[in-house]
Amino acid sequence: MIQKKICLIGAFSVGKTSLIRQFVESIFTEKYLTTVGVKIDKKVLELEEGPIKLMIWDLAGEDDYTEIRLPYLRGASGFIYVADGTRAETLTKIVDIQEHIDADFGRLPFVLAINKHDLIGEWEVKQSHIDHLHCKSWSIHKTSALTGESVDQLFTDLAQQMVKP
Ligand SMILES: Nc1nc2c(ncn2[C@@H]2O[C@H](COP(=O)(O)OP(=O)(O)OP(=O)(O)O)[C@@H](O)[C@H]2O)c(=O)[nH]1
Ligand SMILES: [Mg+2]
Repeated sequence: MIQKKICLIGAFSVGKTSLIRQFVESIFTEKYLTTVGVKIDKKVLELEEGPIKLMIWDLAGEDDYTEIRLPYLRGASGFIYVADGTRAETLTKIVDIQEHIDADFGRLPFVLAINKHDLIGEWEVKQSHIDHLHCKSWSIHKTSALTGESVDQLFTDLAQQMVKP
């Protein structure tokens, strides 16, 4: 079976661990336990092209590229960048981080989750910013680890990009 390593990257508390728990275990908890180091989960996805085993690396939150432990990213076939819709600066930071990773690792498939869509009333991220990224061909999903909204689509979108010939 095809195996692919993917990494979730984003600032503290944006919901990286919660998105993985929702995707792998269909669980959500309000309690915040910050990730220390790295945790790896696995899940098999059935795509039209056949099954694919995702090795999902959950990294500690990092605000800046310089803080990311680059050795953890080695061997990855794709990235899920995560921002928190209620904190606009988490999106600005992730755009900067994506540019650095692109430069250092070469262009690899990636998707962007703007998370906490269930809190839409508190969102700071402007639609104009999202539209701007759409124009640059970013694949963007407004997700909620709480309700599960667009969580499967997020991972499936990346998986499909990775198996595309
Ligand atoms: N309302 C809401 N809360 C969320 C959502 N996703 C995560 N949270 C909450 O946000 C907090 C942080 O979630 P985590 O998943 O631990 O965030 P993280 O990005 O893994 O954080 P670090 O490991 O510290 O980098 C927790 O209290 C979660 O319950 C969401 O979609 N909606
Ligand atoms: Mg975490």
